[in-house]
Amino acid sequence: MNNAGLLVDRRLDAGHGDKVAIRCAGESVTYTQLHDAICRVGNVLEGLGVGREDRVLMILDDSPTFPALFLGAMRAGAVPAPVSFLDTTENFAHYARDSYAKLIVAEDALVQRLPPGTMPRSRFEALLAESPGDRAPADTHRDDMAFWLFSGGSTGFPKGVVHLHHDIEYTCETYAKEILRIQEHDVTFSSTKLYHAYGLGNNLTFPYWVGATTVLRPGRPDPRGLLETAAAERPSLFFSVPTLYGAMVNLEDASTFDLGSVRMCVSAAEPLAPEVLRRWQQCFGLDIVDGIGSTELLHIYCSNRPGDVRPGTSGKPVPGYELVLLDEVHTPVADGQVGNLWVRGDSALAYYWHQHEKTKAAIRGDLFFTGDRYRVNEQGDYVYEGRADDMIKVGGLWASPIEIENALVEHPRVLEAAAVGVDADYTTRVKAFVIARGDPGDDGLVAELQAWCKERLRRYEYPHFIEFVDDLPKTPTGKIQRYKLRA
Ligand code: 3SK
Repeated sequence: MNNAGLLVDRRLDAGHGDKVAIRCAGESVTYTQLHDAICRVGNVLEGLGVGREDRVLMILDDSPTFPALFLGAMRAGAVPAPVSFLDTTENFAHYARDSYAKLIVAEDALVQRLPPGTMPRSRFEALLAESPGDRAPADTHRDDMAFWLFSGGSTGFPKGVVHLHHDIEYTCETYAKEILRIQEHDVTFSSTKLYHAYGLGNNLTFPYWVGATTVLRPGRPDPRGLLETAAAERPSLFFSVPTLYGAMVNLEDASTFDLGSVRMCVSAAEPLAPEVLRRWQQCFGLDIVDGIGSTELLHIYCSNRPGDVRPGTSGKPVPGYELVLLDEVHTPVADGQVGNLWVRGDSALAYYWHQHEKTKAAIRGDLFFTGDRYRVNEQGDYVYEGRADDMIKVGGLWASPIEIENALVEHPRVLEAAAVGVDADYTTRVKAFVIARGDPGDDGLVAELQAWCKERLRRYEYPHFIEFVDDLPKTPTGKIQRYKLRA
């Protein structure tokens, strides 16, 4: 496909116009209706002066407007850049500035936190309703810039990950076809939202590729709500992340939810603890197929196989991807040894926007550096050994230790702080080591610091644990040695 925005045109060409593409909050949208909305988006963008390769920043929760705008923008030759609607005001300003966004469309409630001229979703939907529904696609090249996603950085703001038009098709023909074996009769439901690469594949590109139906659920994903939706909407493919699998199976009445429609559960974003898998199997009689992917590779490139799940591993490379483990001087490690994971596959990013040095460090020829450390066990399965840097992955989302430490140090009772990820309850949590001003004593300082961080950081970033220490391990140049704290 020379234009990834033609995903839904393909379905009409295949005669699937009457099929339901989306079910969301009691509403159903057929492929014909979705196609009509996608074409209208092109006309609205033209009316607003959004042209070829202009960025459209999308700060939207999941609803039928998301796929219409995402695909409609690409179909018109513009470049959608979705970000989380739960992100900070500071990051919103960064996304707008860094992307030179020609148009920002945001949830109505967010508009006051965004640059002037931001279009509320309700206004955008009204423009769509008024616009004609016919439009020819832009004549893009398969290697044109198609869309951006943002990926967290260990220092500074999230980086714009630039993807090309051919990347989406590659993930559909590899992971979706070979591992999910997705078909037209499938119904997908993902706890991870559409702005994230995992959710984008699970609940947009993969189902549309084959003419399946997707269930969208607006709002924050909560374990009970997810199980209720799964029981009511009867998905055949269910996608989530280890933290939420753990939280769902921890509900006292978990087993009363009927997941009988599900043929495959998928997990990604962080390694799935074997204990969570065991309890899920016991509760629902279903396996969870764990894999690893990245925003940069667009989706999962190493995965367990349905019917052959190896607990505690990320399985084997997905057909279409090659994995290599290299040491610090880029030499392949010996069998069984831990190395830095590099991946080859044609859905890899073109480059990081405005990050020339980071692009050069991450891409060597057609190999991409994942930042993860892995080893291959005797059965040939990949076993995760941790991050090559200090970033912390909480519930599938990146948390920067620097941001957490900065927030802590702003508190008058904190002299110094260091944040690391620790294993707790089968998942990763943030732990902060704090040098306090004066005696921390037993005066509620832990709770006070946690509340302080919750006000300043994204919710998942606040330190679940705080330990007061007299000193922090540092290199001679004063860099905190977080790996020593983790140990
Ligand atoms: O983190 C992951 O495992 C992942 C999987 C699919 C797509 C995107 C990501 C980040």
